[in-house]
Amino acid sequence: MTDSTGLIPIRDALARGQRFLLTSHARPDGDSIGSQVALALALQALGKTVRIVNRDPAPAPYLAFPGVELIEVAAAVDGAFDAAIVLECGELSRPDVAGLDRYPVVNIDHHTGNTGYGALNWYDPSAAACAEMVLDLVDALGVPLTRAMATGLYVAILTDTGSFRHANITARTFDACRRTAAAGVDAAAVARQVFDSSSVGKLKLMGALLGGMRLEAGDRLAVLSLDDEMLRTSGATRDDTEGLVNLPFAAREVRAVAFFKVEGPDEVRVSLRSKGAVDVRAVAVRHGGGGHPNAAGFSVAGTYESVRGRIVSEVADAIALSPEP
Ligand SMILES: [Mn+2]
Repeated sequence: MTDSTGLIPIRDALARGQRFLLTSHARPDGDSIGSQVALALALQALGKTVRIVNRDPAPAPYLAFPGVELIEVAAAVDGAFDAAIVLECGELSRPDVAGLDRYPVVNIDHHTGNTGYGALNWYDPSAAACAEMVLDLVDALGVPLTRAMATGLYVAILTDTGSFRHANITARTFDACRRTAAAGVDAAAVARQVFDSSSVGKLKLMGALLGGMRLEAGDRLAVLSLDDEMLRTSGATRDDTEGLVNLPFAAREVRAVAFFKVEGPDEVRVSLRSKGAVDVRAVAVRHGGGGHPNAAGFSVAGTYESVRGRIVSEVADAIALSPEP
């Protein structure tokens, strides 16, 4: 089911306006980067002035894709814009960019629990990636899909579906991918660039992470932990940790993964992933985070040792609550 009730007013506002600010969530992922770039290029094709401002830079593998160079990194925005278009954000605090509330906000998102913070809101949790919505918007604006726009959309869908593994994939997802291929996207080259373009340091980090992996809940929950010392020893960077949360899913028994990244003496970032009906979003929401049923995250105050037990038991409960596949 596609919910497009919010689309038409947004199309009209974008067709009318001339100067737009685009943003998305801090610590951007493939969907936030790809969706922003695709929409920015489409608006430019209509002769609009566009700036993309994000709190954090794009992860290194994405810098190779067209349009990503348009992204500016800043903690605040000012200047004259007809609207601030916020993509991929359940709440207006997610971009962590000051000044957005000075503009009419256009909210385009697919996260369950979106708070409807915009002057215009289009919220469609049936979309596997925000990029599926952006494609509908590009079509509604009457902009021909270029290869550069399509590359952004494909990067977004490829990554936001966990390489076509998550439970949110529909026929619409493949329709969108078909459109991107028809526009000239080389799917194999994109996948190599996103997943297989990192360093030997990342490979060594994978070994260290899996070497320290603990299995809980009868091997159904894999627990990974990372600190700066492991990065240093393996010669990896923080960027290299992207996607490693999915490694334990190679085993059939593993139904959920909890990945603890020590961010400082009193802060731990927790990434949760799951297969099928195991809802890890509910755990993340309880800790002030968010995401999707199969992919969610949050930050928690404390040391790894102090927070680990409680979170592991909550994820184990989420596994116990869902039927065995
Ligand atoms: Mn997304």
